[in-house]
Amino acid sequence: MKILNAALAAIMLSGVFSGAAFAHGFKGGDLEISHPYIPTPPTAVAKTAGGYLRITNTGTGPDRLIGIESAVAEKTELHTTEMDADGVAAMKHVPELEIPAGATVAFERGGYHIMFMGLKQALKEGDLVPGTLIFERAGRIDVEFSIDSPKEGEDHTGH
Ligand SMILES: [Cu+2]
Repeated sequence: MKILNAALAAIMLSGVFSGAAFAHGFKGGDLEISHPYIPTPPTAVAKTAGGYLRITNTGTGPDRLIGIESAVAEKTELHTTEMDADGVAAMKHVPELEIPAGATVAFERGGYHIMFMGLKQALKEGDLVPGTLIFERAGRIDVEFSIDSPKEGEDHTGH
């Protein structure tokens, strides 16, 4: 019985560490940033990657995301994905994004994302990489993006 329990525990632990992303969050002023993550790029030499997260404004006034920085990329921008008239998805640079009072804005596949361009290092599953979100009112909020499974965020059951 003891052996069985140990085996079960090992299986459960391996599930926790290899698969599911762990929930993590960051706070600054009235804003809460939940589970910033980057799905692992398909190759180690990828030059771009997309980052996702959720921003909740617990305050009584709106705030605005006005910039993103990260040491892992030459350039980091807020993008959105839009369908053109032919139904082709195209990415567009968004200079700033309002986070209304009491609202949660989700960055998800097919929508808002943080675009890391000119990656300076390979992003390996399980790593944490630093980034800074810059808001008009809340100021600079340092976060860590977890490098998750390449499939993270494909369904909507993630965090
Ligand atoms: Cu993009």
